[in-house]
Amino acid sequence: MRLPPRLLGIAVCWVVAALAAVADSAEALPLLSMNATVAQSFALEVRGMFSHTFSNYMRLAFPRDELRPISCVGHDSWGPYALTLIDSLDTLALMGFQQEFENGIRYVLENVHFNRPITVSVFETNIRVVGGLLSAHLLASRQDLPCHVPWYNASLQPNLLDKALDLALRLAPAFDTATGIPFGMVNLRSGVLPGESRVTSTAGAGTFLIEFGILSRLRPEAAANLEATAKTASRSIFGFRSRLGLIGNHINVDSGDWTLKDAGIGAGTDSFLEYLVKAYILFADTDAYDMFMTLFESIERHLHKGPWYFDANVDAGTTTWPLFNSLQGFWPGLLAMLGRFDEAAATQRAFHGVWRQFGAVPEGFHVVHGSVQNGQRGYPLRPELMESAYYLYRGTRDPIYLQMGVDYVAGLRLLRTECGFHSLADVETRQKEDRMESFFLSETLKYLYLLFSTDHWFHDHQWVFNTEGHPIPTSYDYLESNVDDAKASFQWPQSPERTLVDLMSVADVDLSELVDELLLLR
Ligand code: DMJ
Repeated sequence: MRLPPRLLGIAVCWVVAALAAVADSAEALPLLSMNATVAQSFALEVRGMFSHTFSNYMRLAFPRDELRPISCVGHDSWGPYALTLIDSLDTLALMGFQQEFENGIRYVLENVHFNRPITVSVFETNIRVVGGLLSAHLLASRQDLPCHVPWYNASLQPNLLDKALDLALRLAPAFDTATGIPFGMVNLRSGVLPGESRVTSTAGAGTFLIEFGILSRLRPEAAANLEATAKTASRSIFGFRSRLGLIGNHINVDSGDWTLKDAGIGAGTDSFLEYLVKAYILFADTDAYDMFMTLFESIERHLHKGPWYFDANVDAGTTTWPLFNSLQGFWPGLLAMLGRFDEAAATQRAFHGVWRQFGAVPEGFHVVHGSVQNGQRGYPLRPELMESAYYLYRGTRDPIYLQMGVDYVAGLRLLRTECGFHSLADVETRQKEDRMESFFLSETLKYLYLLFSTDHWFHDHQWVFNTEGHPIPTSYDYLESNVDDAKASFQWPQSPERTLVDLMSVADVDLSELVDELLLLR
């Protein structure tokens, strides 16, 4: 095939940039192993980072939602409802801060009420608050876990489960639309207010299967419809997929029209895809799994380029944004859950190469230009790379993922302040931002801690994390699930026989395939 010189130039740039990034990440990672004592010392360091941050949040910001890590004062963000405390409860439990875990539960039971005239994000409230309360409830109730809270039991009125249920029922009016796809915002006392935007992101509308599913199973008398509500929303989004089987980024809740037609796996879409897989693992929801696999096929066909995943137009399938965006970082972890370790390893290595360049990841990195994308220069302490390193390590036990963890710790050390850890407004200029989102405590530090805590009791049980890093046990008798036993016995994929050398070689992308794909792009 002959290409016009201009197109050939573009294609060569694509190939060079994509391969350079892969090569960079391959070179950057030394072949190291890590003994258990060294891993443990990193776990302790991460625990120390958490304790520095959490204790200062409680001292200087609580009961406001978040601590500003540079000015060291509190502010409200997604609530107000003492968000950082609620989002941190299960991390306290897993890191062995038992007294703080119990104090936190007590505070929430006595002081956090949701019958308030505040308008909140349906998505953020669900993943951070409903998810946080559910996880804390399940951890505190389980007598077989070291974080069991003896005084906490189901007869407490109200307990954390009641609180989660109350909140979820206050979110439910948002789903009352022609498509079943929820509004993005809802008032906790009055429902959806007149004039509310009728456009929502795909992830914002389709990330409810876990929390609503658990509530329906644990409280069928009060929450029977919640699971069906979440399912209708997810099914409806799936039903609006394009002819190519792609789903867009933003959707109109009345018509189902895509208002932002970029299909991708990251920002705007990520956790919708994630919950389809996790609903299968948790509830044996084969319908969700089938939806995922249908979408996955189109993702593979139209978005997957070498180790990267580029956004594409839902109708044409052509690349619109040849970017890595930081929210894509969860994808290797999801692939690992599906047992697709080779693809997961290659993509994690490419993404990790971006971290190695900046000691953080920018919100957007232009893979073709090999540069930070303007307007997406910040790093708000996101957890996705740590999350994927955690899943990949648990699935392969390959020390390369511990080594990646060391790089994440090294990057975070540079962001430490007197009272917490600051975000970066620009990963290149290192301009600071006085913001520390609650996911830094609920996810970033938790995944890192669990990555390095190689013999933690947590690993003796099976869990599904909600998208905010809140672990939900998959024990079916506890969930009183009625799914059939065969499906319920889902086992996490493992590839213990895989060696570091194997994983190094899978990062070698097939050049001819990549060149062909890139030449066809435009
Ligand atoms: C978190 O709130 C969740 O992980 C969500 O799914 C995506 N964004 C943030 C972390 O980056």
